[in-house]
Parts: sequence; C-alpha cells; structure tokens
Amino acid sequence: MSALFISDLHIDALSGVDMLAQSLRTQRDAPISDLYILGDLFEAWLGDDDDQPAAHAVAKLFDEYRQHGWRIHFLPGNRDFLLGSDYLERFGGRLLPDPSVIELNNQRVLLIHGDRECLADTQYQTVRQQLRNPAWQRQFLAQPLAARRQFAAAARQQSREHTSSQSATIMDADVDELLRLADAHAADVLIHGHTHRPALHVLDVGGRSVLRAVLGDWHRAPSWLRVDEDGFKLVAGQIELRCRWPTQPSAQGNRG
Ligand SMILES: [Mn+2]
Repeated sequence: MSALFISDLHIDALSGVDMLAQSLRTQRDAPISDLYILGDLFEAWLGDDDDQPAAHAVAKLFDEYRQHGWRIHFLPGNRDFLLGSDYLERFGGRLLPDPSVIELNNQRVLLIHGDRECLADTQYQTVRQQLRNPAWQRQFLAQPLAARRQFAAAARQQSREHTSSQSATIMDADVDELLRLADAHAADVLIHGHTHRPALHVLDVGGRSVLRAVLGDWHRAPSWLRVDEDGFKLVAGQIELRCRWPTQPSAQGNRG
C-alpha cells in the first residue's frame, strides 16, 4: 500500500480543481490507501460556511476517492487553518493537528505544514499567534461571510507585500527547529510543505539519519510525494526525485 502527500495547491478557482482531478486520476489505479493534504489546499478559507464554488467541487472530488477506498486526511496550512470538521465530513476527511506523527513502514513520520517553523520571519509569527487564537477565531467566524471576505482580501494583500520584501532565508523553515522537532518526536521522516521548495534532504539528528521531504506547490504544475515500503518518490513539475527509507528495519518486528 502507498500513501500520497500533497500540499500548497492554493485552490481559488475551478481551474485549480481541474488540475487536482487530472492529477488524482493518474494515481487512481495505484494501490493507494491514504491521501494526506498538508495544508494550503485552498488559497483562503473563511469558515466551513464558505460557499466558494471550488469548495463544493473539491468536496465532490474527494468524496469520489473516498468511495474508491482512499482515506483522506487534512492538516491545516496558514491559508486554510479555519477549515474544520463540518467541511471534512462532506467527504469523510480526518482532521490532523500540526504536528502529527503517523506510522508508515514501521517508521515514525512527522507531519507539519511548515509555517510555524519559519522562525526568522518574526512579523509573520506575531500575526500567526493572533490568527490561531481561539477567541479571535470565534469572533472572526461570527462575522457575516461578506465581512470575512473583505478582511481576507486585505490580509492577502498585506501578506503579498510582506513576502516580496523578505529575503529567501527568512521565508524558509528554520533547520535547527526541524532538527529539534524530529528529535522530540523521535521521527525517522519529516514531511512538510509551505516553503514551495520541493526537495528530499537527509538531516543528521544526533547521529541518526532523518529524511526531510519538502512538498512542492501547484502554481504551475501538480506536485506530490508517494511513499511505499520501497521508499519515496517526489514529483514537482519536471523534477522527479527518489530515495529509500533513511533506516531500513533489519528484520520485521524489530521496532516497538
Ligand atoms: Mn503555507
């Protein structure tokens, strides 16, 4: 069985749903058991009552794959952190907290979106604290949809201006923080998105090899990571990378 990981689709129109549908169709006959969406599925999410046409189309598409036998998991990103169980129920999706640890091939795989780890961007981290505050979220969700749309448009404009003024290093995840997380969760593999820098890195965590897989965005072409017992295959546009598990269990049942 394999698991499929995607993130950073930033869907805001039906054309984005078409790209997703076409990409999933190429995987339909593969022995996939689980689809993991690691955040920023949507460009913006204003609450589960958001009636954007793309939201309906995505729910319908995922429901088709649920009926096909896939389990679908969603870990929120910085654009769609308000996406909740009411929406996920429409296709039987499961909400995962950030961070989450899953087990694949008898190894521990740590899943995050990646925005919380961009520590050098202190301005963003301050905004993030406000946006993730439950009281702020309750107050925001209580506003009419039109008011929430207005707020989101202004916030996106600010974010664009901020992003274009920052250096590439500031916008990347802090590697020391990733090492700390991998160590704290005893992870063998770490998978994240957000930075739009698809790659497979090997980290040294206290003498242990930990694979860091970074998912690509869908701005120009689909990007996905497929994981099975043989290893990892990352596709992002023309890029295709493969690697094996960082530590191959020497015998079955050796771990835990
Ligand atoms: Mn993001």
